[in-house]
Amino acid sequence: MFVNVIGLGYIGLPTALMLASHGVDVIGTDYNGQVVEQLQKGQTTFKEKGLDDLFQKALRAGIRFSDSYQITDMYIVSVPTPYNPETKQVDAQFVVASVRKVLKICRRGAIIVIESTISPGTVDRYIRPEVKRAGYVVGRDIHLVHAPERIIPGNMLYELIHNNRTIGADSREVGEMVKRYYSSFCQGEIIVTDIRTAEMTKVVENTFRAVNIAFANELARICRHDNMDVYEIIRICNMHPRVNILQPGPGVGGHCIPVDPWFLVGDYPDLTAVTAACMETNAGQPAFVLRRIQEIMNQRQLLDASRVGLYGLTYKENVDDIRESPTRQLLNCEMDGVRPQFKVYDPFVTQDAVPNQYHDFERFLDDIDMIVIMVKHQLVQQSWNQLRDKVILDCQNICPLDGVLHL
Ligand code: SAJ
Repeated sequence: MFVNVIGLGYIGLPTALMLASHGVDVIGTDYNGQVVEQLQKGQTTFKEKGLDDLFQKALRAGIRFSDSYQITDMYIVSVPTPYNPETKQVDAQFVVASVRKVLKICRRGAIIVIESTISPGTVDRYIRPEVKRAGYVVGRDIHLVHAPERIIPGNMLYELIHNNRTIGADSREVGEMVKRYYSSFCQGEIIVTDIRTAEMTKVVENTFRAVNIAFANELARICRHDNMDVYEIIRICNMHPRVNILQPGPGVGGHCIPVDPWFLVGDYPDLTAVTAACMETNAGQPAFVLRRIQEIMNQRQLLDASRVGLYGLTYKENVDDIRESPTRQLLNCEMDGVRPQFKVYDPFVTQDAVPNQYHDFERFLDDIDMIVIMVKHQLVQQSWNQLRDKVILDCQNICPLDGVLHL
């Protein structure tokens, strides 16, 4: 069997490589010609532990890349699904555009698997009508499946193999067929269910995480208010057998946790008070950090905001992805009516992404008096000695030095 993976980003590329290196005939397609060109040249397009080795393995197994859609038995669509900032609903335009292109060239009997995260009802609302418009009958000519991904950036390849998965299909038979493809590399349990359940579970999983982080962030604010140690409190609470609170941080970034829960709020505005409040709490966390920086600057009589440095620009540790990153959110907040002119350094970000960004750690340290640890990259954990003369605000609770300040 022959698979065309559509969208070669953070999820599509590893999935295509995994399938190819486990014996499936794969062509990866992306509408971005530069991505395709780079992959054709034998170079990966982002950093991820183990990705380069897997890429070489897949190349040896015969994976190909193209900017055009292919005539195959199965399509895996893995393109972005942002949310509409006004309605908060899922913006399915990229998924719909991809499905339309598939329908133009595919044969009868083809299976279209949507891997992108979509809100419950998206297949019914946007995808089934496309199949009908193309003159096909769903379930007879074209089979629709939703197989959301659960892998975590930073540990993607391990999780691709070991995580449990969900496959939603209209018929058991098609679900089981798709399961066989994923079973080529996935050692976790693969549940076959219906499409709407698969849509809902994916969004609920990320909402659960967003709500839990929001609770931790709220606790951080309460503890700051009355000078309690939030980390010690969470650590002790988590020793209870049925309590598992996540960690407060400088904000919630990435393409999933700050996005997917809004799909539920957008679709069910009258039923999602808890989710909506949690999303607002997380979105307000960079402003909370900014107020904390201001407070410390006042206490330490640091007058020049341009001598404050933010360590970390990615949305989390040990990845090079800066989408929705808390540092970028913080740089967009205002301090006394103006945007802060903080210096920024991130060892994972080699391109210029924000103003006052450094690419050399020593020079960055020379130009600052206060450092704010925004991201717990492993590299910063090898550099504590170099930070001894700085005022340190550690938003990740990782710095072992004396006198470190926290959220
Ligand atoms: N964060 C905290 N406190 C924590 C954990 C995370 O503030 O205790 C922050 C991180 O620093 C980051 C943000 O949350 O800014 C999101 O990071 P993450 O590691 O929680 O999640 P993602 O976006 O990298 O991956 C999530 C995962 N979902 C769940 O854990 C439920 C992953 O399994 C999904 O595959 C992925 O979303 C996705 O693609 O949906």
